[in-house]
Amino acid sequence: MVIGRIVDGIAQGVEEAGAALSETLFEPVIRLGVTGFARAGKTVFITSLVANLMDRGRMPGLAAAAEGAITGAWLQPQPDDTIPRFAYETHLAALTGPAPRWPEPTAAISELRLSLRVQPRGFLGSLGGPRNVHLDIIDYPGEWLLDLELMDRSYDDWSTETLARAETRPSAAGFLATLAAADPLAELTEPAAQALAAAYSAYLSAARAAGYSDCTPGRFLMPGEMAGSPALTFAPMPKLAERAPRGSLRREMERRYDAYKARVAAPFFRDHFSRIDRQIVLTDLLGAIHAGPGAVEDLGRAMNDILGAFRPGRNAWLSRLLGQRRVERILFAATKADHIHHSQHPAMTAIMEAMLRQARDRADFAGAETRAMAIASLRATTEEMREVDGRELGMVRGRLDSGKQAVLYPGTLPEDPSRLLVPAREGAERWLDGDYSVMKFAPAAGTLKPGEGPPHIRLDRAAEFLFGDRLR
Ligand SMILES: Nc1nc2c(ncn2[C@@H]2O[C@H](COP(=O)(O)OP(=O)(O)OP(=O)(O)O)[C@@H](O)[C@H]2O)c(=O)[nH]1
Ligand SMILES: [Mg+2]
Repeated sequence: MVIGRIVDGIAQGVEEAGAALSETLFEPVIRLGVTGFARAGKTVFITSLVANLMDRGRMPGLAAAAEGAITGAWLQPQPDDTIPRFAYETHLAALTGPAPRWPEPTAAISELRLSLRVQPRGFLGSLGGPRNVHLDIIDYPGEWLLDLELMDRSYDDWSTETLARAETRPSAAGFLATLAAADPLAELTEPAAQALAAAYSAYLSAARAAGYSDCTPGRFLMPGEMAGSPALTFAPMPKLAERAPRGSLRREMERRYDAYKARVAAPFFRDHFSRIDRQIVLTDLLGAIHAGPGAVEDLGRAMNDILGAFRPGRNAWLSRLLGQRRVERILFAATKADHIHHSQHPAMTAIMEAMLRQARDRADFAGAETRAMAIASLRATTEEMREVDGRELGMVRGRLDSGKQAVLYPGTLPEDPSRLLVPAREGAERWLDGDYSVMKFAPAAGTLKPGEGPPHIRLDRAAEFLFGDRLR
């Protein structure tokens, strides 16, 4: 604003430059990262968050909204010209249209800028006048964070470690057979490279499905628009006594690995990840509990891996890139809490907190504030009490994909999280205390009212933790 006033008296051209400069200099920007593995609920979270920030009737837990300090909210062109815009309108239309449905899966990074007009309340606040705060939301696959492991490793080291792990896993048999049949010294042919890469990708997908989270390169699981490019067509090969000659299969695999690091993985960390101020990591906790102890243990491991990316010092390459920059707050949120009655939400939150504690015990987030929460970005159910065998049970009712209404009692989550986490860690095959069921409810129709966004559970609290302090 000072710059604006100084240039006022000079020339028109300078004034315009000053206006652009003052916008970038004086209007605060919050860069909010939204991540989680495939189907964790990223797209639904962003769509509902933005809709609920534009129409704030359902956001009492966001202090600035409750106090009336947010006087306007609008979408703007995003600042990054090279990544796709988050398809907000398309996703909102899917979720809240006449025949509501869940949005299509998204396989790449995208961004959206929501600008908020904020007039802080109270005596001090009203002195300052209104200001604009920009919320840049970046949606990116959690799988991409796994690539941090590669940045410090040469192709030889990565191959040696990856192959040692693969040899202990039955699901790698197909890939190892293809590898054994390949001649590392033969001149590269594209079909040979593709066959090896395809066998390796198939193994990675199987390893992921079996619950391993050490599945690099991350883009082999989530290739996005890079599928089929040479930088994504390689595989680990055993180290040779001497360097393979130029043009050979192994030498080319090494070159592509380096290209992947430099041209695919590094730009994401440099241009996007390193600029994030606040981060939400979404997980499908109830889905994992339903799938059994193995899936819960894997979720804990994956959470640890993802959170590891936010631990400065773990990776020398990342530390150099970040310098003094740090993500300030990390929210670890279990989505789809609308699958259980609210009387069970404290138990769900306790499980999340216990998992976060485990991950935190292993990592030092150097000042980042972390929290765990159970939320539903889009509430698809209503609650009701029913008597079963003389017991009052809290149930949820919703519409199944088939259009039929269903009432579900998903099981009782234990109040003590260790009843789930200990058997999971000890490798139990199934839960002793009973089963947990999950149904796939469709989004409910006719939920939008004037001045309100889509119904949710604790989305306002999540927003308050993530960026509420920046709206005061
Ligand atoms: N009941 C309920 N289901 C949800 C909620 N959020 C997500 N889901 C379910 O989870 C699925 C995945 O949600 P998305 O938001 O598309 O997940 P994503 O992380 O963007 O997935 P990818 O784009 O495939 O990586 C949806 O199709 C819904 O079935 C929620 O708040 N409540
Ligand atoms: Mg998505």
